[in-house]
Amino acid sequence: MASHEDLPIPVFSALEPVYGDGSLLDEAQLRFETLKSKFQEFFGHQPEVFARSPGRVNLIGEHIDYEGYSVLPMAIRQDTIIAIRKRDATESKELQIANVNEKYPMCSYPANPDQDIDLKNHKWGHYFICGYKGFHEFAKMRGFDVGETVGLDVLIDGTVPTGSGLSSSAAFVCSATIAIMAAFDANFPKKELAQLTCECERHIGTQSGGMDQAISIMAKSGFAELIDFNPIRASDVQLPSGGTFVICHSLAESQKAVTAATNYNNRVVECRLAAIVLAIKLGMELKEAISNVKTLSDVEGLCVRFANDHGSSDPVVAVKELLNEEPYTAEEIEKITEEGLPLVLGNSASSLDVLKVAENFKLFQRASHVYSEAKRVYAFRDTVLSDLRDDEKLKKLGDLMNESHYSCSVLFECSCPELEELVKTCRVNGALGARLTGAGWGGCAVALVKESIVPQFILNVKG
Ligand code: NG1
Ligand code: MG
Repeated sequence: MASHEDLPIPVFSALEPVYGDGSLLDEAQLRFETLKSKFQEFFGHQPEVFARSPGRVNLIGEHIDYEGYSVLPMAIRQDTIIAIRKRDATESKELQIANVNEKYPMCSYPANPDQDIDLKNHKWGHYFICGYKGFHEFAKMRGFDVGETVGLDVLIDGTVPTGSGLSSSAAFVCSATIAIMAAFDANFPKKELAQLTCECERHIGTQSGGMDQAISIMAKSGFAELIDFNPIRASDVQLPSGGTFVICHSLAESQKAVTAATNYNNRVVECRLAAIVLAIKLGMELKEAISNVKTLSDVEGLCVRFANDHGSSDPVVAVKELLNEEPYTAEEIEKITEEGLPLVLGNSASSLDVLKVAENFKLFQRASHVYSEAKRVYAFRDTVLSDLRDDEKLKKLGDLMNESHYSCSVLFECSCPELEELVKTCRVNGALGARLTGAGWGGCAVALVKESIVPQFILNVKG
């Protein structure tokens, strides 16, 4: 029997909107009805199909998906819904993307899957084009005939707050891709779609991992999911009863696509350089390290060699022994790699942007975070599966969340003053654990709170 991640995506026709797991919910129905009537107002036609994808909160496992390590997010109720109509051949070959929220003006793009996204001029509609390009690339690879190029009418309604670490971007890219897929009568299995949407969001210029798209597509109501990569897999994690995850916004917005060179992509580059330097220190030949090592998880196997001399194959120990705590300059790294950094990083445009502004590289700190955070994800899952009582489990999960936050804040430096204050406020008000969630530098924190104190907790934190 196929697991749920092998199943095709349920898309639903515009005439009969169905919500998520198939149940018709009044509130959701109303939202779809509004989308439908606004679509008629904007475009003078009825939409053909709707698609929906949720945002997510990451419980633990931050900034490690792009390093190949498993993460543990769950979907949230806030989502993006999209209505779409394929134009016929007589209409203009344009993609017209409108939003029910007036803050987002209508965007137009040519109906050309090979167009480049203008990254210097960030527009909200670019996320739709990520899905549009990704769908066509995938269709081509699979030999799926998309037929003659035609325009699309598209209307979006998103309820995931943007720049909040709850992945409004993935909710948008995933629902866009599903809508386009349905408009073109394609239906790819969930696993393939998770891979495809992860790759296509990179067209926006962030070198992101695949967590957000994977959970948005493979989430199951009532569960968090342990997401593995290469290949993408989701395993249900049933959380202990008696606890509630409360998501609080720091009110600092984190515009990841705009700050990529100093924040998100900078960390991706630092991790890549840490992995290459570590591989060389562990005895890998220079050329091999530069061409084959992409992530810190690629290096983990080499630590077995290290174990022979040092008695430990723990990569956290290898990092302590082999990398300097002092930040590295570009010249220092180039001395080790015997190659210029642009070439080491494959000359990718986004990496070059990082190199232009980076003063130094904190290889020790970033690698220490990644390896220890990867262990915490498994410790979290093992705690859930253990024989402990539920209240003991919750306490342990809270501790792991606190450790994760400390590592994000001190070693990975992806927090900010507003998040620090918020996490502290959560703990002072009785949270068992609290941490930033998502990329950080603003956005939300997630707190684990005993169910019985949730209403009071929310009042206190708001106050
Ligand atoms: P946010 O910024 O929360 O959407 C980003 C990445 C994730 C992951 C987290 C950090 C994208 C689409 N998402 O999430 O893949 O790396 O940061 O754990 O870039
Ligand atoms: Mg995002």
